[in-house]
Amino acid sequence: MMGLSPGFCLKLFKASAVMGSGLATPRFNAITYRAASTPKVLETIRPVFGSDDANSLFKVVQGQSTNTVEVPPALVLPEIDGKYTPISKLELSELGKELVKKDPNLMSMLKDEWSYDALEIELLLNPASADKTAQGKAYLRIKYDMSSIPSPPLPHFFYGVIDYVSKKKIEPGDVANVFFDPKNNRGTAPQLDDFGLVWGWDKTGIKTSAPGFGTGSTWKFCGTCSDLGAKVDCELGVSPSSNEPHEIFEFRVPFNMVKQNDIISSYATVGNYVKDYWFSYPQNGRYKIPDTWGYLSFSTNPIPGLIRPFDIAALSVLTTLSTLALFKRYSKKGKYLL
Ligand SMILES: [Ca+2]
Ligand SMILES: [Ca+2]
Repeated sequence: MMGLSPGFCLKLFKASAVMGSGLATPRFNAITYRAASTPKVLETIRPVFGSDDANSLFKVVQGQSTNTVEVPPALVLPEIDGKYTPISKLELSELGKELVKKDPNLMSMLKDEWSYDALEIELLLNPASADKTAQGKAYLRIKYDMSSIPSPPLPHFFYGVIDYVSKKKIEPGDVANVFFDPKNNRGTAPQLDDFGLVWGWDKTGIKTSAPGFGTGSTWKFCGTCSDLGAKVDCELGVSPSSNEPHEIFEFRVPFNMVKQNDIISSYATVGNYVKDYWFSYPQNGRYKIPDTWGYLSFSTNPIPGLIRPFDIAALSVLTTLSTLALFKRYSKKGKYLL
């Protein structure tokens, strides 16, 4: 992705401010939000748009939930290229290798980097959008990779895609945003540990991206995503959700940046900052108010239904044993793993 000049940073920052002008409201009350929300975590079958031949079983978490969403571990390591990349071009994670070794049939189920091992969350129209008539379908899929093998050091990432299924044509101002509160200390304004990524097409239609950093009172968007070790990209392409080309936004962020607490908070949204409409999780989230973000934790178990219970139990034992063995080995050298 291109870098951003300081002048461009300023423009993007202003654009982002416009983006959020309808979303931040001093009337917001975190307690009201929690009390009013309805947690929904369910497994469902969702049809493929524009096709009637390939239903898939996805674990879906609807928006509006204040439940802690459990992010599953990755079996496949995504390539961040703005497309659904075929499995032939991808590598398995350590966990994926372990499970495929135990059950070679698993390999035939892995078609791309998002369809089988990532948790899906539907993004819903944020009621604070200026355009309240906006319609669309968008899905966030997330997962993480945290190998139990620390040496040689492997890059570990939090991965995600926003599959903007209904958006068949790129329009200036189409962008995706993800924000993280790694320490989960939330608040009514972005704190110093908070950060985010904005990427998409600016109001002249040029592809753009920038990271945002909490200042204690607002966001400062500047620099490049690669400065953080993050990567983002977006393209028009097909996905299992629709065989008509539509906008797809992919990202990855170093896992140790995202997770500085067992539970973190996060907010994701996709839409258009010129027209000011947003599909979000949580639906009522405000990008400048971490108190409104959803809670995420990190499961060591893959998505249920993909892996048999025996495999999960056996894997837990294997992981524990290998961790103990490594700890013992490292302890002898006077180093600490944890
Ligand atoms: Ca990809
Ligand atoms: Ca924070």
